[in-house]
Amino acid sequence: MKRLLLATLAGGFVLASLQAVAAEHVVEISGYKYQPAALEIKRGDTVVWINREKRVSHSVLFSGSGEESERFFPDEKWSRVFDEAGRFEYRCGPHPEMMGTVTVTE
Ligand SMILES: [Cu+2]
Repeated sequence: MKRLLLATLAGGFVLASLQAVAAEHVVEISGYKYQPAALEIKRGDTVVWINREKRVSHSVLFSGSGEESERFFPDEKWSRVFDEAGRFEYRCGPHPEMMGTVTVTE
């Protein structure tokens, strides 16, 4: 039992140190959908949106700030670092029915 506890503690330390490193998260866009549409990340992480469509271009437009990416075409991508905690709602500039959120925690 004691050995198991030690192993669990060691695993916890490894996880904690891995989580301290900024991570990269991928949102794929296909069929006019952001996948996953709801993403939870840590402050400092990067989100990369990749266009997997056959021919249509998309963008990422943040509802709060109005910041918008360039339109990116099939096999192109756009990325952003999230340095602030919060909930960031976005949609696609040319296709406002496409919506997603990035929730950033400390
Ligand atoms: Cu679009």
